Amino acid sequence: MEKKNSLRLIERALEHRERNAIQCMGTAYTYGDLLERSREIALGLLGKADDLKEARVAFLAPAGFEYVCIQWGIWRAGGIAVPLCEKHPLPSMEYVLRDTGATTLICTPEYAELLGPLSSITPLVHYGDLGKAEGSLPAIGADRRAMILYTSGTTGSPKGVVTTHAGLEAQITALTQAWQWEADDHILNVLPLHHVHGIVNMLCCALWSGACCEFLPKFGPGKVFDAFRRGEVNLFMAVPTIYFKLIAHYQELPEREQAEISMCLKGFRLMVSGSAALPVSVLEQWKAISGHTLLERYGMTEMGMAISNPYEGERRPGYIGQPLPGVTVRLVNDANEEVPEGSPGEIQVKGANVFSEYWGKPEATREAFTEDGWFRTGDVAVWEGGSYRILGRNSVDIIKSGGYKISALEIEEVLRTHEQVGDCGVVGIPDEEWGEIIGAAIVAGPHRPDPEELSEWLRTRLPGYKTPREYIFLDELPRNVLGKVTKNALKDLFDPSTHSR
Ligand code: MCA
Ligand code: AMP
Repeated sequence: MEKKNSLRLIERALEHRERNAIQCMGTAYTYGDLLERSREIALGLLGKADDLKEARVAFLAPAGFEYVCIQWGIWRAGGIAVPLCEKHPLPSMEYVLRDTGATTLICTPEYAELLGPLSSITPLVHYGDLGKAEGSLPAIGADRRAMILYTSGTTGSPKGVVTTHAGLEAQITALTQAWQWEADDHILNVLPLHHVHGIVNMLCCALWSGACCEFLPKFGPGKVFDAFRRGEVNLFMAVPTIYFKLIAHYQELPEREQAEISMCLKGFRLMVSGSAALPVSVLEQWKAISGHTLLERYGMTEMGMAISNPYEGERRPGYIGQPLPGVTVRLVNDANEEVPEGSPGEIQVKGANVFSEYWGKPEATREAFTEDGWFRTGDVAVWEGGSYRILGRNSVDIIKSGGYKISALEIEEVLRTHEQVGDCGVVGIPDEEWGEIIGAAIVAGPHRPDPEELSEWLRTRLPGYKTPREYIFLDELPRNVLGKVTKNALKDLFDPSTHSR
C-alpha cells in the first residue's frame, strides 16, 4: 500500500488511482500506474540513501508516461527535477548539467546514444535500470526546491529558475481554481516539457485535478485535429504561433472536414492562449472556426501565471485580464512609483507563485526584486477599464519567437566567436506567425559568411529556435553617440516585406 510522503500533488493522486492520468500514442496509464512506477524510480534513485536532499537530477525523456514517472520519482526521492530538451544541442545541455551541478542524468532508450558524450560530466542512468520495489520514501516539505527551468534574460547565458514545491502548488492552485479544472477534463499537451506552459499549466494542473493529460510528442496541426476528432479532448492550451498554424491548416482542408472539426471544437470546455501576445486577428479567426473566444493569460517562468482573462465574464481581445487568485500586481514608473490608470508601467508581482532564486546567481536574484520584495518582470503594461494590456518590454534584447524567450545577447556572443563574423547585432523582427523572428546583422570579417552555413554552425551550439531566420550584412552597426548599438534603428534595416506574411 502506497504511503503518503506529504507532497500534495502526489497525495491527491492516491485518491483517484483507477482514473487515467496520462495518455500517449493510444496507451492510457492510470494514477495507480504513475504512483507505482514513480515510487520504483524514487527508490532506484535513492539506492542506499534515505533522501536525495535536493540533489539536481537532470533527465531527458519524450513527452509521455516515462517523463512524468521520472519527474515524480525525483520529487518523491527529495531531488530537484531538471528537464532537458531534445531539440537542444549538446553544448546547451552541457551548460545545464554544469550550471546545476547535476549528480545524475536519466535518459530513456531513444536518447542513450545522443547523451553518451555527456556521461563524462554527469553519470548517465538508463530509465529501464531504475527500479526497486522495497524501501521507504522520505517526507518532503513544501519548502523544498522542486524544479529548475532555464530561461533567457538580459544577460548572456540562460539562468536556472528555481521553484519550490510550495511555489508550484501556488501556481497550480491559482489556475485550477480560476479555470475551474475538473477530474473529467482531458487536455491535449503539445508543448515542450522544459517550460512552465507545458509542465505547470497543463501537466501539473491536470494531475492535480485527477484529470487526463494526453501527449502528442511532436506538434503537427493535422495530428492535433486528428486527436480532437477522437472526441475525448475538452481542453487545449497553446502559444499564439500554434493557433496560427492550426488556422492555416484548417483553411486548407475540404469543407466536410472543416465542419467536422468545428463541430468537435464547439464541445470544448476551454481554450487558452499565452506565452506571447495573441494577435486580435488570430483570436477572431479562431473564434470563427471554434466558437471559442480564446482565454488569454500572462505569465513568466519566474512566477508561473500572474494575470488572466476570466473563465466566466468578458475576455477582452488584446488584453490579458486581471490578477489570478493569490497574486498581487502593480505597475510602476522608472522611479518605482505606482502609475495611475491609463499610464504605462512595469508589471511587478508578489505572491507565493513567485520563484525563490536563480540557481547559483545571488546577484541576479537580488536584481530581479525591488527592495520591498516585488518581482520585476521587465514587461510594460497599462491598466485600462478593469484589464491589463501589455505594451512591450523594458529590454529590446529579449525576443519572443514561437513562444520561446530568446536573448539577443546570447546569440551575439556565440556569433562573435565565428571566424568570419567581425561584429553583429541581433534583433526581433515582428512576424505574424512567430510573433517575432530573429534577425542578425553581421559585419563580416575578412570573408562574408554564407547565411545558411552560419545557421548550421549556430545549430551545433544553440537550440534551433535561437537561430536567426534573416541575415543582413552591414559595413558597420548603427550606434548612438555613446557607441552603443541602436537596436531600434537596426530593426528598421530588415525588409518588412519578407517577414509580415
Ligand atoms: C521553428 N521554425 C521557425 C522557428 N522555429 N521559424 C522561425 N522562427 C522560429 N522561432 C521553423 C523551422 O526552421 C522549420 O522550418 C519549421 O519552422 C518547423 O520547425 P520545428 O522545430 O519542427 O517547429 P515546430 O515543431 O512546428 O515548432 C513550432 C512550435 C514551437 C510548436 C510553435 O516553436 C513550440 O513548441 N513553441 C512553444 C514554446 C513554449 O512552450 N513556450 C512557453 C515558454 P523548415 O521546415 O523550413 O526547416 S513558458 C512561457 O513563455 C511563460 C511561462 C508563459 O507565459 O507561458
Ligand atoms: P518566459 O520567460 O519564457 O517564461 O516568457 C515570459 C514572457 O513571455 C513574459 O515576460 C512576457 O514578455 C511574455 N508573455 C507571456 N504571456 C504573454 C501574453 N499573454 N502577452 C504578451 N506577452 C506574454
